[in-house]
Amino acid sequence: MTKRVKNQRTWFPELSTRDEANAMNGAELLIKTAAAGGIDICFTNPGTTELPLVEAFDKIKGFRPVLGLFEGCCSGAADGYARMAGKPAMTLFHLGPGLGNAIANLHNAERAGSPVLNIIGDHATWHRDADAPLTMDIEALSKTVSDWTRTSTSIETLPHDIARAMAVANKGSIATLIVPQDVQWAETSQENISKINHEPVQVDMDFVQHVAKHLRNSKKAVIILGGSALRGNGLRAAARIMEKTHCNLLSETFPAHMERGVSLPAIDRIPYAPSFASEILSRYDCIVLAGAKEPVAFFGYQDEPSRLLSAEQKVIRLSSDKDNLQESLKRLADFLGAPPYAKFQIKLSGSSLRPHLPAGALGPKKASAVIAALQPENAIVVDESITSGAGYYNMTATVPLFSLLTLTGGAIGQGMPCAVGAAIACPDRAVINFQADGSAMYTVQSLWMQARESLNITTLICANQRYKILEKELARTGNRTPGAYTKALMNLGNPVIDWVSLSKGMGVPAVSVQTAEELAHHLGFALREPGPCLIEMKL
Ligand SMILES: Cc1ncc(C[n+]2csc(CCOP(=O)(O)OP(=O)(O)O)c2C)c(N)n1
Ligand SMILES: [Mg+2]
Repeated sequence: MTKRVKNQRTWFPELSTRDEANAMNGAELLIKTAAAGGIDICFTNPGTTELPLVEAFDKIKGFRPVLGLFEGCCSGAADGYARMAGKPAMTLFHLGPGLGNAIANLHNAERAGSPVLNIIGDHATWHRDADAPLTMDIEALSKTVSDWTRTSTSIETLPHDIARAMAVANKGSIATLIVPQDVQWAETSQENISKINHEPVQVDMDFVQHVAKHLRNSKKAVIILGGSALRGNGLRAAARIMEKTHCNLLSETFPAHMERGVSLPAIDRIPYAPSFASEILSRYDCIVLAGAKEPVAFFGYQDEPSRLLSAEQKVIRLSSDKDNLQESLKRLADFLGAPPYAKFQIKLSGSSLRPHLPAGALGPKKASAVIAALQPENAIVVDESITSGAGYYNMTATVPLFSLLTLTGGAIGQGMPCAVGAAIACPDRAVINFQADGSAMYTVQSLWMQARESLNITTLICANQRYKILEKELARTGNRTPGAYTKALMNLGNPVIDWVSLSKGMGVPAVSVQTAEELAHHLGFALREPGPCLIEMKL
């Protein structure tokens, strides 16, 4: 048989002298390296250029590929998974168009500090010059959301590139590795699998002492908590610091994963509205950022400042590393000589107390109260309720312990797929997705994933049939009467979205409710039964 070679590509390899036990291709090497580094799940929507990787899933044990019917569902699921599992998931997308579809939720993941390993298939290196229809500048796209981007152009560099990508992802960042199809096909051997070591960065005691000095010397200080500082250990350490120094505690406005409930200190979130936020922040002369960014206005409004802090306020950062945030807070508490948490726990939080179940026609407040009244201990609440859940947070300070996941990057369409990832990461916990209707329509295919993977998710749709937040934002800008187009562009009621049919059509049982009693009845049932369910709340 003749061998046809073009640009070093072997179409028909010569009779193999390969060591069968040891041989594999680039795709298998990639999946094996990821598995060896602790990744065991991949959210994917593959195409032709990813088929060697798809086949590799069948050869490598212990790796679970999950199909999403839109890439934004996969990236949102990877974010939800990372927030709950505390480790990266892999995603696998089809060239630039696939990555493009994933970007909004990769942006949310990046803002959440979620680690994600993106693998993007590309045309074979020798096919790029042909400018075939799917050809795009994938690196340029990737750089908008990734902390690290590389194209692996040969099988020789692939092992190192994967190892590097994993090291970046393990540090809580987004790493994107683009792998052309010929590199996936190329032969290599098991010996090339790299070991990935993840060494946490040690706490910098200079930082800690510097912060302690400012906390002691300030008139009134606040610690703004974000990232892992909002998890139990971080909150407990922060409460000790508060007890010792009389500083206050605030949470960033949109936490990626906050643990909340009866046994933890209840802290306020910085309000979304900039006027309220700056009024609250103006009370402090010293602001310590513990895993949070400096607070700024969500949008620029005419005649209002972008920054919520003034130049006179001292701003200091506790740690530059996401990894050791909780430990940094603990060391700070110890250094200050703060009492142990157990001593004043009772004072900080009483016994479990929930709102009473309301009655009558449903509105946003009653819907929030029913959820807070019924959510089980250890629930994961994915909150993309936008305007409808405005009252929910304040109702949950003393409910049984739960995890709250919010929209970190403002790119809507995050809630449903985030719930998918969270449910896969924590199969023993009930997931409640408190979900605005307009936002839900961006990634509604997530319901199909929920049914296919039998996930324990109850989706509560806030069916107000409009983009209510845009109406509110418009009202802020003055008393102008909205014109016909303006009204139409915020109205989802024509035609009305039939949530029950949509959900059933993707395999998720669904019901529609109009009263608080009906909601309580169906939510109670949904939480007792395994598997997904959707409740449309007519608000
Ligand atoms: C990806 C993306 N597209 C568009 C927007 C602009 N936007 C912000 S909120 C919103 C509407 C939200 O409506 P809904 O989810 O129904 O919540 P409601 O305001 O009704 O509570 C839109 C279109 C956005 N933030 N992100
Ligand atoms: Mg709406």
